[in-house]
Amino acid sequence: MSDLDKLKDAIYDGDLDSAIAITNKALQEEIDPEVILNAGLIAGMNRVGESFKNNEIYVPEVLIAARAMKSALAILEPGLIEAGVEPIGTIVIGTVQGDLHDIGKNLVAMMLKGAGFNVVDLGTDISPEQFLRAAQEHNASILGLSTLLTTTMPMMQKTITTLNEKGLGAQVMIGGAPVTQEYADKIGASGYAADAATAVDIAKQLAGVNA
Ligand code: B1M
Repeated sequence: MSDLDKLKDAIYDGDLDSAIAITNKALQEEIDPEVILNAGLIAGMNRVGESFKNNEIYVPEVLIAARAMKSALAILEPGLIEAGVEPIGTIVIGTVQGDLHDIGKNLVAMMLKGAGFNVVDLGTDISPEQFLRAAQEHNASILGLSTLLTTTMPMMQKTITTLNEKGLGAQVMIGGAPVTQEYADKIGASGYAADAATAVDIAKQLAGVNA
């Protein structure tokens, strides 16, 4: 088994120590950081996404895998920056105003990072104006809105209205337990995802990348 296959497995298993050791070894062997990223880290996280979607693994396993991915990515980052590896696109993500739930949103953010997006996570209780400012500041192509409360679902609509009023071209993906495709259609969102793995697929579609 090649080192990159081992790295892929280490990410999938959430084996932090192995993920760090194999990433360092691969760099010492002068393997291109972009190859390590794609064949090791992203491939591992893609498998995590598939298994999560198929209910073969659950939230704790995803969080542990994401932690391994994050640590290995930090080692690769200088090399990737030097090589000018472009992220798929920039996504500004946050939980809408009035809502403090962030576990699902964090999971989505981690999976998007794992898939190669540049993710700007604004946190929770984010007003439409804060989303607007961040989208402009980071030149985001996609905005991700999360909510867990039925009472704050209208803030999704308000955020989309605010973006439209300012003529911002970014596409909006929404999600969270009470949100549905029907609601997304109703408020004019560009995409809806029921879970973190689907969020990656939808974001890739919105970014014009093959899922
Ligand atoms: Co809250 N809470 N909570 N809570 N809480 C719920 C959501 C609730 C369903 C519980 C219940 O009554 N059965 C209920 C909402 C009812 C409703 O409106 N329909 C509720 C309530 C009422 C409240 C308070 C109002 C309670 C109170 O104070 N009276 C209060 C609100 C505070 C506020 O936000 N202003 C409150 C507070 C809290 C805690 C702070 C204690 C805590 C949050 C901690 C935190 O997030 N840091 C909490 C928790 C933990 C929950 C439950 C138990 C778990 C939510 C969770 O993390 N799920 C929840 C009940 C439940 O769901 N069983 C509940 C796990 C997470 C991985 O799933 O977030 O659905 P989820 O994310 C999924 C998908 O939805 C999707 O992908 C994720 C991963 O697969 N997804 C997206 C999410 N965002 C996405 C964005 C996307 C795409 C997909 O694109 C951008």
